[in-house]
Amino acid sequence: LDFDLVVRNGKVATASDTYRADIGIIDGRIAAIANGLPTGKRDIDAGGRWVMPGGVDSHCHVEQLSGMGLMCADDFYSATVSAAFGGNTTIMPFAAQHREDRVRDVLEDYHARAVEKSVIDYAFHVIVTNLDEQTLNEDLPQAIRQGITSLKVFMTYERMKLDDYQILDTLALADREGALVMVHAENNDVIRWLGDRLTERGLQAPKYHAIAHCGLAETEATHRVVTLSRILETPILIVHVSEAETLDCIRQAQQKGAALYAETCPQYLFLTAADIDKPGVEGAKFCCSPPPRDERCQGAMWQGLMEGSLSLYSSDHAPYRWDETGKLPKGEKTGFREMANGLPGLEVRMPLLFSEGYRKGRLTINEFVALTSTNHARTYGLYPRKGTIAVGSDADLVIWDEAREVTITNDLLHDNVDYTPYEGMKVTGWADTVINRGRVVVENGELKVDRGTGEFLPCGLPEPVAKARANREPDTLIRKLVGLSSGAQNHDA
Ligand code: DUC
Ligand code: ZN
Ligand code: ZN
Ligand code: ZN
Repeated sequence: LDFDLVVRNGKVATASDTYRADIGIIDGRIAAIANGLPTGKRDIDAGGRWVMPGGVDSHCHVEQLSGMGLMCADDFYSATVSAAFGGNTTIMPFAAQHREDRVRDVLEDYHARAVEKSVIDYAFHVIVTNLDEQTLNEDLPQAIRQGITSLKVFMTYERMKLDDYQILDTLALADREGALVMVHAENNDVIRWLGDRLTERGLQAPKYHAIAHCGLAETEATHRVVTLSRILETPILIVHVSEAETLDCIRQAQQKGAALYAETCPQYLFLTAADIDKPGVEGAKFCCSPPPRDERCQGAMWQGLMEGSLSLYSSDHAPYRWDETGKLPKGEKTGFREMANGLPGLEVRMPLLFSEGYRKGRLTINEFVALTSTNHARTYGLYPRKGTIAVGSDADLVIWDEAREVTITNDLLHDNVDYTPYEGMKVTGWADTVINRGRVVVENGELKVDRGTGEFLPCGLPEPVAKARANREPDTLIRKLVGLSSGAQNHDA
């Protein structure tokens, strides 16, 4: 075999195994894994460092308008560069439909922007805010066939939210067409009512954002949407879980056999409500929805990652700058309801979990790989092309320097945000060399590829959907009567 690239002397870790080997790459794919492979056109000596599947960050926002209509600070170039320096080889941002948009046009627009700027591979989820006939019957089925097989819905934000009836419509569509529904679960009326009362009383500081977006608003909405999904027996994924009681609810439903998956993010492991309570408007740097909670909730999120009730750890990178019209559209006078919701995190996601999860003994190296890469690829239908180190898989690798001590500062990061909520945190371990489809993307602290060299990844059937289909025999009465049973599809009455 004539290798284009050989990554030699690595300590290889996948979600299931750890072993020493060389990895031989031909045409962007892994062609051989063995010891003592012959020299390739190029050799990289991993020198006994970890060689892991490149990170797959399945939740981030790039060149997207927020729920409040603010454009985020990263485009597909800065976002993918930042992700790559953080050890990732794939990102999955959202293509967001606004109520007046056709999904078909939205996708065309995001594709056009991503293809010319991305430096690593990317796939899309679609955010659905308008379920008119065309969206339901034409655009979404077509998008799913074209490899966008995950749909995000919001239960809050006036401009985005769907009601329960519409969520059932979305679940039914996803069930029929083979897509996974992701949910932003917060009770809109609770947040609005609390927000109105706080505003009436002149309480405008950032910390009131966390009061309005209280933990039980998340728990209630989660319980409700999990119930909807159980009624139809259609899988669902709760994104950005932050509250301990929400996790209790998720765990209980999972124990009952619900096809229920859940994600958490760095802000719920490494930040707390005390950060939002910093003096003046400083707390806005930590404003996201749901907000960081208390230490008990942090502990619960760790527990969820360790036991597997939370199978995804994503950045939810939602970048807004401090200096312009991002976080504080009205400067110091900005009330908590006008502050942009979201935190940057693409580049620090993996180092934070490596340092605090693997190095502190909470997670094995294999669990670290699962949580940062493999589970994302499986959940969204990219496995085994992405998310593992195996012959035939894309050669997406990160060589990880586990001894490197880094104090996180904004200067170090490559996104287009002018602060980091993790400023001053000390971590041990950082991505060293990042390889995407055999292309060396990051090496010696430098970007080695041009813009526009990342590729769109069409997603296949999400694993949760495949599993639900396999486990669902026989169909329930409700599924039969509403036309969701596989039987009804095959031989229609
Ligand atoms: N939801 C997200 O997923 N990200 C940022 C803000 C939000 O509401
Ligand atoms: Zn959300
Ligand atoms: Zn519950
Ligand atoms: Zn998000």
